[in-house]
Amino acid sequence: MNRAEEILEPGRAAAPGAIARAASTAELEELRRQFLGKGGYAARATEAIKDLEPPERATAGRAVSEFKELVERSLEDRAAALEPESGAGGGGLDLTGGGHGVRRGHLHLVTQIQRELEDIFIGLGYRVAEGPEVEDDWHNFEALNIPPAHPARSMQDTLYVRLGEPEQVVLRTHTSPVQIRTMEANEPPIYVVAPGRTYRNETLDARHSPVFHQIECLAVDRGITLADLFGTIETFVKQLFDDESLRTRFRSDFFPYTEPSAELAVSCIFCHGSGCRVCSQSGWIELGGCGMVDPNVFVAVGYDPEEWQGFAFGFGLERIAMIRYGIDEIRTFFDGDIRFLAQY
Ligand code: 2NM
Repeated sequence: MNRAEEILEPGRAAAPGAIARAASTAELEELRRQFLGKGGYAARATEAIKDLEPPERATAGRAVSEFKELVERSLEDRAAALEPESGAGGGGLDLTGGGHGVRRGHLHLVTQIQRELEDIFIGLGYRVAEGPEVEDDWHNFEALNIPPAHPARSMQDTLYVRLGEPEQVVLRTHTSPVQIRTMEANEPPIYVVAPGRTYRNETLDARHSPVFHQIECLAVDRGITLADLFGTIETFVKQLFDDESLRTRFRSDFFPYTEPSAELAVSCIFCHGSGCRVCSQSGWIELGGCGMVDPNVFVAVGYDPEEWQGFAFGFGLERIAMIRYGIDEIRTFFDGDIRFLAQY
């Protein structure tokens, strides 16, 4: 063994074990300096070569190279073992494992129905109108010919907003105030639908909810008659339920803002009139109400009732969804259970 090999010998003995025990990459760097750096085993052995007899220098040079390789290999192996994302057997980037998938959300069922109805009415030449959910007494009641003593105005039916002002402020009980605002701001002819959220002072149960959604349709023009109302509704429900064989039924009813007024039903979309669970064996499904706009409403918005006539109708969006999908609890629309909502 020459002088260079004598210098290397303790390093060669210690390096593999010391490197294998290193606990961090910082420790590995320290060991690299010890074995290969300035003043380290390799550097001192190289320094010693020049003092050797020429025949011994080649052997000594090879020994230094082999020592350097031994240290480098040990450092690499340990670094790979310390690094969790790389190296033999350790995790790594495995492209064969497949992805997590992306869970996409979708619109709430009521929003889907609302947009579908808007599309049908847009196809019939109507425009979509929106308005505030917090309304004043005039737009929600007075202009709609609903007198001060009407039961709809009682605290039992309407949610009042207390502002400490003499003016009465309510959460709108229907979307009709949007029609009033549209008429106040525009001259006829008017063809609009008003969809949106509405509020009633109801206790939540299977069929009632203090918040629900409506869509109301209003047409005002010269010479509009009940035939236009019937024809529009018939066209609309056939499109809505995608069924040309559906029949519509109008039975006399009363609303303060229409005269005459009617309740509106369609032949049962499931049994077509023979009687089933959904229509309670009646063959008919009630959808909403309709009528010819009362002259008092036209006077309230500044239209001349001798010149302009109109029809209006409205119904609940949840009710349409419940009929179409056989849902029997209105609560399920509002309690936010994703297992229910994700089905639609
Ligand atoms: C309904 C039924 C009947 C209606 C009336 C009006 C307005 F503003 F023109 F007077 N808007 N909506 C109306 C008429 C709504 O929903 C069951």
